[in-house]
Amino acid sequence: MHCKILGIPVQDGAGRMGCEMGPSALRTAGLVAALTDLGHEVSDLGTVTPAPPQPLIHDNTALRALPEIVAWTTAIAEAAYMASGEGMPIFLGGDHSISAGSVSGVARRAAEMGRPLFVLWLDAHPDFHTLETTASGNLHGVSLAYACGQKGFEGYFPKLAAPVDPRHVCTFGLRSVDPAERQALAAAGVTVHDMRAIDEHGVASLLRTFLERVAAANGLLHVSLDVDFLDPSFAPAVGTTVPGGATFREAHLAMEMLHDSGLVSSLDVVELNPFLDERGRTATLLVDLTASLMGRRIMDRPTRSH
Ligand code: 4U7
Ligand code: MN
Ligand code: MN
Ligand code: MN
Repeated sequence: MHCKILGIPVQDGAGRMGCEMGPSALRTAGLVAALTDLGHEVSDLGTVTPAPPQPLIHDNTALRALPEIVAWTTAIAEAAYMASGEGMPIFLGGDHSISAGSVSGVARRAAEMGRPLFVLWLDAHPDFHTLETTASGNLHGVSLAYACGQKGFEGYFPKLAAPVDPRHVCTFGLRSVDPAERQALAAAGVTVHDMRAIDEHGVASLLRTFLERVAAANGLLHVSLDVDFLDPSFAPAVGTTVPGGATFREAHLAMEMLHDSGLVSSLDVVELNPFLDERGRTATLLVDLTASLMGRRIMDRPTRSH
């Protein structure tokens, strides 16, 4: 596989500074070597740079850094479109607002290829606010709603070439959902597997069912991994810690199953805040999870075929 790494040092979408150091920390933790050791060809395409921000006025006075995030989204969507279609783009955040661009860019490519795009959103939060409903105003909380073509982004964020069908989205690991998001997720038909569902049914059964849907539709699959999907006890480098997250093995199992499915076509690794890390342990963990997604395994085993 040809891995194409893009650094996207955005931090204005989060409530606190530090995510701009995410790409550097992931590179320092040995991402390129981990992928090369698995036999992949790796191209580090460097750092995405934003367009100049244009002034924007919105009724929601809580919104923070709207012109900056819109400018980033334009540049990221173009870079994601260019990097997709062949090989495996890996988008290194940066806060989760980068996925407004990465998902919309790969969705445009998938539509051109005549393939449906599915999205697996591994996160404590659904990031399904609109510009009207966000109370914090932090735009890392709106990226999935935007990419799914929810209302209220018109005239602010770039027009979507191909909105993702919300029924092709699976949010996984949720444990902090705001009332407006709860309602919007249900109305849009997003699949929600919250931590309660993972406790009851386990990662394997829930994920297998989703992957079977992707395979049956001949879909492409974008995976968006927010650090706060993981329990903060072993992944502390994130601004939005929520207790009760995925365990070390649950997270690795998800990555291992994603690899074996052969369905993943692009990946975001987002919300790493190296300023909050402990001797690089979260960055190292994210490199290990990425390696598992890209084929690192404990023991060889027969690959499932769809
Ligand atoms: B992340 C939140 F209120 N929903 O809107 C908000 F809980 O990318 C959190 O998933 C958003 O980390 C978290 O600010 C965004 C809050
Ligand atoms: Mn998120
Ligand atoms: Mn989150
Ligand atoms: Mn469908």
